[in-house]
Amino acid sequence: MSPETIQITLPDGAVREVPRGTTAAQIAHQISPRLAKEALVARADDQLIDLSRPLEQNTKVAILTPKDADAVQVFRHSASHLLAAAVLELYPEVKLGIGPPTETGFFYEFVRPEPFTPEDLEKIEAKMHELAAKDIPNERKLMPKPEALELYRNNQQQFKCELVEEKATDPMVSFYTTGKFVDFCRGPHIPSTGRIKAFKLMNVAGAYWKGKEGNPQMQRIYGACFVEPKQLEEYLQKLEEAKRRDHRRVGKELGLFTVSDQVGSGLPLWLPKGATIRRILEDYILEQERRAGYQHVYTPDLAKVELYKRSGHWAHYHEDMFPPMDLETEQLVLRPMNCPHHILVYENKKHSYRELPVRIAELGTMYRYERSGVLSGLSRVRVMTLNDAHIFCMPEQIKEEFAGVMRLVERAYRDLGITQYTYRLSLRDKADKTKYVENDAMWDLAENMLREAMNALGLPYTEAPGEAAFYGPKLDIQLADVMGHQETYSTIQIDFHLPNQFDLGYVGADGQLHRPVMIHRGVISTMERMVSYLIELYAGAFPAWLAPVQTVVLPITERQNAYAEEVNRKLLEAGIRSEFDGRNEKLQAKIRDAQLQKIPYMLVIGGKEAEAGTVSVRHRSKGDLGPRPLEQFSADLKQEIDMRAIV
Ligand code: TSB
Ligand code: ZN
Repeated sequence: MSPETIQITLPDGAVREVPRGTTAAQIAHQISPRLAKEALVARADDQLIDLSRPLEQNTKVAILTPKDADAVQVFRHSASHLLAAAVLELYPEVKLGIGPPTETGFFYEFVRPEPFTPEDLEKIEAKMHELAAKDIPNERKLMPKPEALELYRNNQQQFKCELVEEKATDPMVSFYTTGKFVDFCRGPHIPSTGRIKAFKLMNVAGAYWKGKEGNPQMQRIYGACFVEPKQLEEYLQKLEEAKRRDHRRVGKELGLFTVSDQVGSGLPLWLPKGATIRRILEDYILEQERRAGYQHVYTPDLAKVELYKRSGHWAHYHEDMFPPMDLETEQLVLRPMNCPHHILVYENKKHSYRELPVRIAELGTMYRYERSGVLSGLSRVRVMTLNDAHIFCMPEQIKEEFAGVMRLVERAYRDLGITQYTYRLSLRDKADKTKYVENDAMWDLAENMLREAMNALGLPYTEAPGEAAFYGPKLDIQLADVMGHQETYSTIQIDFHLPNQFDLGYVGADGQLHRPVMIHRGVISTMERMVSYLIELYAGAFPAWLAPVQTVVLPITERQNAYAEEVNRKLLEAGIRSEFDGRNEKLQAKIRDAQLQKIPYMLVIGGKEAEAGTVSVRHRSKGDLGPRPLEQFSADLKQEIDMRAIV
């Protein structure tokens, strides 16, 4: 190797000797013109660099294209610079904050006395397209730190000064320029603006400088951004679909639940139709549990603080609890979980090994101080009712009990029409000494038991350190919404801690006292979260067995009112949730309203039907199904409901 050449190792292991100072862009060209065209940025010895950066020493180099997730983030970061450049051209007086990429695009933050309006966004977007079309290079420059501070001071960019002061540790500071726009930035960036075509400015949101309350208010302009126009289109379509299905919107349109300022955030009120769906779910899961050998109890929603000190909630779960209430002689607290109460139910009598497993279940209402920023409709609330149970068993029964809960989950998901889910093994974060109870041996045992139980069932799972409960690891079942955001629904948790804290026992075959293990489990999650999911899954068009109203009877004229009311009465007597629409409206209007309410069956009653004792059946998605004798329709629908058919 001459002193003038360096060795470049490519990802496939091939080594090229090139003149010192060769750029990644030149290497891409040597490999293939197509790669050079697609390249966004390079990775040099695990560090992302500009394609134009000269290579000075032997380096491992990978040329990154839009296929690489890191390269896409660099692309989005460059788009945020394009946004700032456009904003500065239109509003030269703005002060600049930071501008990072996001999961689906980018934002840049600004201080400006007037709020950015939707019209402003349109103008800015047009300016961005204009600058992009000019294919302006993104150029890296180094500047001594004092000069950098001087530059920003002269431009009255005090936030940028602050960043340079704090972040620049080297004497030389790196900058990127895009035409007139100059930004203190570590980079890297894509070579020029020309490829940034697929973006859309979405919204403006307020944020404190550096996210700290009390700091100046910034306006963040958010944009969606992809490398390919097709990807942006798909994303925007998905967003539209998500908006259409959003349970907060559908819940309002269909009158399922409401939130009131007078009650408070995270405390939804279930309206009659939503309450009906919830009751059906509750009845359903209680029945499944009875069949699976669970015993149901009722226990109070609060307890003395001491109970939670003993359980460990006070030490490890305090931040999620509402503050205690001081009474004459005691302090009471709203329960954040039902476990301690169920433990006391178990403790109420002596148990022999022959009675185990004991399965104590309750639709248990619990109270959690979720922070206001994370609250959302029904999916994340402050008062929630969990389909909860605690199984007290011998260690050798864990596997079978685990499998039994899994069967309940699978059955429930099938009946509810839930098909998309993944398993997550939620483990403790060993470094976090406050969130989890200390006992390495116990954690290893419980975590391995869960792994074994999952392996025995042959189910795939991912592991998530830091997601365990404070008392033990969990097998969580994750459902994703339309946008792909995951939440935990079902959960199965192995706990050796609480049985110890409460000194629980059972008499074994040897006549000695032994310690049972606890399995905490929720099959269909909280009623709140599950209903929010079902609303979005079905966009409000619930299968008949879950629909709050299953049929609506629609007389064509007033003359059929009497017969129509009789039809409605008969359906109600048969146990069908039916309504009668006797409003003085045209049939078309009544059908339209029933469609909007997503009622599965509309029964149209005209003179012919009244005479023949039939109903003309119309299904919300299949359309007109023709006339049928009432008894036959009623029997068919009963069967559809009993089978819990998903249509
Ligand atoms: C399963 N003690 C256990 C229980 O025995 C327990 O409470 N586990 S939990 O903390 O994981 O909560 C159970 C389930 O409640 C979660 O898996 C989740 O689906 C649901 N849940 C938790 N917090 C909320 C909330 N704020 N709003 C709605 N549902 C929630
Ligand atoms: Zn529990």
